[in-house]
Amino acid sequence: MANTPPDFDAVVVGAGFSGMYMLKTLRDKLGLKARVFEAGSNVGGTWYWNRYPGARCDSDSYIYCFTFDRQLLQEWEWSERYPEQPEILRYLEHVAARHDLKRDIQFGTKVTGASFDDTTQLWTVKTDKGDAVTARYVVAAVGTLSATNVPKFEGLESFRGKSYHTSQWPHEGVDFTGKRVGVIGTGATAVQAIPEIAQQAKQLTVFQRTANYCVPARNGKVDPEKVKARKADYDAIVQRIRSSFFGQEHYFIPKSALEATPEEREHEFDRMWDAGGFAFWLGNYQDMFFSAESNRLCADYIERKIRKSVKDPQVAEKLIPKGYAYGTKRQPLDTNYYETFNRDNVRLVDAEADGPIERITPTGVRAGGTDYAFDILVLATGFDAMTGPLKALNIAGRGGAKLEDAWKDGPRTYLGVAVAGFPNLFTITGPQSPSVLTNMPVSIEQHVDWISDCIAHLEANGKRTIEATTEAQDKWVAHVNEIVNMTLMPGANSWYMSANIPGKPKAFLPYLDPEGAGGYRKRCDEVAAKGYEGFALR
Ligand code: NA7
Repeated sequence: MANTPPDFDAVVVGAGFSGMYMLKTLRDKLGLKARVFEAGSNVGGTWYWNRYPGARCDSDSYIYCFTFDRQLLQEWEWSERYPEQPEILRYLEHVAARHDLKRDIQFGTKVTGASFDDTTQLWTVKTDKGDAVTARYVVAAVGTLSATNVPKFEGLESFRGKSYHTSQWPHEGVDFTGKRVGVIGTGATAVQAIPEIAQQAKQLTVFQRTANYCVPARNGKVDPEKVKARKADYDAIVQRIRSSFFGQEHYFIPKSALEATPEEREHEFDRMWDAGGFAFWLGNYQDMFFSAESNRLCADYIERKIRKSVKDPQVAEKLIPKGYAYGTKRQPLDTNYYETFNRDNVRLVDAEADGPIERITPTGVRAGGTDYAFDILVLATGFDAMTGPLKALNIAGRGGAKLEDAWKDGPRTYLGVAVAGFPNLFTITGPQSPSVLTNMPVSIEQHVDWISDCIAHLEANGKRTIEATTEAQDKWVAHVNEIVNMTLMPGANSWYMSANIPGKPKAFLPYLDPEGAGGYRKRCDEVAAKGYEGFALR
């Protein structure tokens, strides 16, 4: 029994950025037999599902891509600073074709369970298409923002118009022309979608629960000379983003905002604001995430910008965030978001000022005692972030222990890549790794490289399993929480803190290394160099 050969060396769940590169590495570098299961009908992950109007990447395109294929870095031409969803999907399809990935991907197949057999030391992975395959390794490449959050609004099913969640957008698109549209949510997704929908709809009503601090994306064509210079410098760029704090070319100003003179500060704020993108968020004064006083200076600056952009002072007041520190919720990047509220066909319903959503009715939404009628309802209500997609896999580890039970009080991992009691299971950009705090492809490639090196090590040393020890995991969990508790992050009702899903145990989901993602990379490499310290290899 113990010697029954498995169907596959490895099963990978998901064919987005992470699953694609994992497959490439397992198959073409390690020579292993791998099978990818993917629920969608094509590669792309996030970029396959999120097809709402205005969907685009918030990281600069020249670093939002694979770096393992240096030739492709030279060949591929992005059309804009932040490519739109269709273009990223085209890119990923191109990568799949170029590396012949699809022959090992089973599309339209959802994994419904994965269980570890203590006797055979193999995983059995089951799917909704009736597969039950065995494998030595399981790699969850399920993404971090892929478990859709549809809030349990009373009466949602009674709505007689059309309703769509942004992450399950129809492939044929939605025509808003002449329609009365309601959008629920004002997160990064809604901030991209609202200006686009407003241009088409007869009338647009936005339901805001929490106002966000938005900064301008400043999208556009990139100067061809800059593109050329970057291509000539790619090796150094790759080095820089890998060792950087956030997997981006943004660096903190190495002083406190409080040390700067008001003039100097204003000059720096203007510089970051004019640069657009994540510069203001990730390249600000170094104490911005730690000192409430410094943070307030950033927040005040954005408040002034909002008041300048929005003509109606009452609407501006509603759009000004209150009650949490700047940057502690995911930074939305906007293109005419605030200006959209100056349009005659757009209105804002704020939970605090106008009353919260009470229920969905057959004709629309009731909020604060008022009925709003719609033809189309758009739910831009986000995701059960990071732990949601992993729990959905119904994973049972050693002794049949369920991942869901192991994580009932929040995620418990070692390095965000492994879980005690779940041998040979790896989570790419899993909870308690830097992941969503970084430019995702950089963190994805780091995890994939680390996992494939780990598997190569096991193979070379005749080891059948690797498993995080409970001691190492306990230490890691304590460390993750200790660091975040030094910052202002726990003060916000953010999805980072698991606060967006009712009943979800409060826990910080990613990991903020004191030396950033570059520091985390070093930690992981050191663990490997010490013979996988904190893991038991058998
Ligand atoms: P987010 O950032 O979670 O935003 C979801 C929005 O929906 C946010 O404004 C929520 O308000 C709102 N929301 C969620 N549930 C409700 C209920 N029950 N009632 C009213 N409003 C609600 O998701 P996105 O899709 O925008 O962005 C996710 C990530 O994708 C983004 O961070 C990028 O990394 C890409 P809240 O702020 O929780 O009060």
